[in-house]
Amino acid sequence: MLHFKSVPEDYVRQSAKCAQVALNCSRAAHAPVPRNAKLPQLAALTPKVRAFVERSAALCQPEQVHICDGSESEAAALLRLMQQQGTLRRLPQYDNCYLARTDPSDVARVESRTFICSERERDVVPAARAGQKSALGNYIAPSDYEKAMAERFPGCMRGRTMYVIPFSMGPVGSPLSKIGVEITDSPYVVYSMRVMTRIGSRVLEVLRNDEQFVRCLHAVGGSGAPAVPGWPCDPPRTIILHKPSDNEIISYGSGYGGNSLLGKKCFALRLGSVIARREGWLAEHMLIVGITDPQGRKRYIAAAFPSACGKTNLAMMTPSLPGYKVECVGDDIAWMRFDKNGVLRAINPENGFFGVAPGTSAATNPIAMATVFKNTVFTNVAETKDGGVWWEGMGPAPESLTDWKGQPWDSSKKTPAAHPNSRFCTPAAQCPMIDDAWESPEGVPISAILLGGRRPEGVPLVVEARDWAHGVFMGAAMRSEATAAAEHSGKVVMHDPFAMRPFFGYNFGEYLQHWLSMPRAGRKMPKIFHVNWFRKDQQGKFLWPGFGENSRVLDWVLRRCDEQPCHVETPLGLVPAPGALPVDGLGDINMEELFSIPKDFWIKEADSVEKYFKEEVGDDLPKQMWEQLEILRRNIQQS
Ligand code: GTP
Ligand code: SPV
Ligand code: MN
Repeated sequence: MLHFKSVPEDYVRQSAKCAQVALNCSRAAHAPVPRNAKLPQLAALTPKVRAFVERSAALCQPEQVHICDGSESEAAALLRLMQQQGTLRRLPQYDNCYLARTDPSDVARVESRTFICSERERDVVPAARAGQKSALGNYIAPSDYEKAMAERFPGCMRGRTMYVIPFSMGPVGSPLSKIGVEITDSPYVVYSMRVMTRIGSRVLEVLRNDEQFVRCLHAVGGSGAPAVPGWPCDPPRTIILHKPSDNEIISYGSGYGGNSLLGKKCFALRLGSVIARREGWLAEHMLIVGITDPQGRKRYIAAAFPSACGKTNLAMMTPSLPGYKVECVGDDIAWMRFDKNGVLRAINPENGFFGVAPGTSAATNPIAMATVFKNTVFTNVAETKDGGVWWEGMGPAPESLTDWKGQPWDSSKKTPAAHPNSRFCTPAAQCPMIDDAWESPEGVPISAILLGGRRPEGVPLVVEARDWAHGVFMGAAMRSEATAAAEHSGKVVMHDPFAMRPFFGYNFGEYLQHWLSMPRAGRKMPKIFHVNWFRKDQQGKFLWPGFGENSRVLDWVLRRCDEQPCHVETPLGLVPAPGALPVDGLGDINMEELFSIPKDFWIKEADSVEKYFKEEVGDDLPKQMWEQLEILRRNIQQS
């Protein structure tokens, strides 16, 4: 069993007093810290971590507190506990794999309930949206932030265990890494954080030298018996709050993914983007992949695609082009900075993959299939009668299945067997093509940056930006079909600049300015490309086979990085010269349609980008973006 220490009454009473005075630790650091010799685990913490833990315990009033050491025995005890509570079922088909079924109303990130707090609204929301709802930053005022917390957290962990998870984003001790401490009452979150980040005592050791860390407080909420056994949550009152100025993240009501694994989107992107701007680097929603060409030359690229638009697949791609080798550094987040030699270097701050299950198969992503059947927690996938998993796109449906809600399922049903946002949570180190340098403290050198989304119409397979500012414009103008990764419904094409729309921690206009400020004397700027694997023909069929065949596009991208003249100019930028994209052996590919630039479509596209810039950004839009839009307009008109 876990070695829990219960919290004595007098300690809760004492710390409750200071908790009312100061809920957050910047003030709390100066508040009196109750000493309690009966809690050796607490005594082992650094003063700031201890203050955070004590204040949170006083506020949430858990039955007991457990400081996570990250050990194997701790993990085993968590798994036992979750099976007892009904949160997890073991999957006997595989090695150390489990299935979680969530409450059906807690299945994805909730963007409408995710907020950034700052003194000034303008820090978060671009000028054009002052006082209104913005698509590019959900603002909450400090008073409302405090109120939201006060309405939800007091006593919210009664009868539950409060876990304290010290975690490192990035390799423990790397100069590019950052530390967080997540407090949660969800053992599922603890186990998932153990996979997705580096946790435990070794992280506390790092804090002894530098006490800086991001405070993450998470509670699943809800009272009484949960609607779904083992999955307490409070969907009507779910809220996810960020206060960059205090290095603080507060999340209530959801146990799912980006809502509850606070190192991921909340820290590595929302707070990360604020820290990155302050310190002169980039925190991005990007995969990182190493590609060795047939000549044996290895290059790394980073790619920003919105949620459920192909990052994990590209990061683990099995190239169809002979002689190529692809190795994975990360599948979701990149922290990048220029080194003293002017080379852009990237680390993956994560330690695991929280990947979309549907669509993953031996044909589309054999590497993921070779990764996920050990030491993995699957959430909301379907279960086979012999204790295996299944999801749409994996292959033919087995005869008898239990769907993600625990109901019998067969292919006559209209509803999917696996939830469209069902996922696997699996350690990165066990990926068979994990890159040798994936934990390198200095990061890997980036030669090219890809941007892209799901564009069924009008957008060519690949376009190279003419220069950095044009590339930044491509990022600013990105759009993509909505996916199941958040609460949006239908397949509407949404603006999603840099695939960061749900993840900006500060004003998008300033974010663009930050990107525009990257080129400096002595820096080797990566080339920027826009790709679209998702263009469809009149019948709604994908024009491009995608997946491993995307290596053909990477081949052209790398040749362009070598400045080979294998391109032609178009109104949108540079595309492969006729014959320059290797398509031999692909059968019937309609290259003309795949690369066509329909004038009417692009006039409308430029109009919607203009509307978006005006309505959502206004005066905060850097003037170079207006200039780029004018260039696009002129080019299209003249085409
Ligand atoms: P997040 O984890 O939400 O950030 O998603 P992601 O960007 O990592 O997306 P992922 O690679 O998991 O892909 C999501 C879905 O897109 C899966 O169902 C894939 O099968 C599908 N997909 C990925 N790459 C391609 C492609 O090249 N072509 C087509 N047609 N589908 C793709
Ligand atoms: C995404 O939505 O981009 C994800 C999944 O990677 S989550 O961790 O839920 O944010
Ligand atoms: Mn993602």
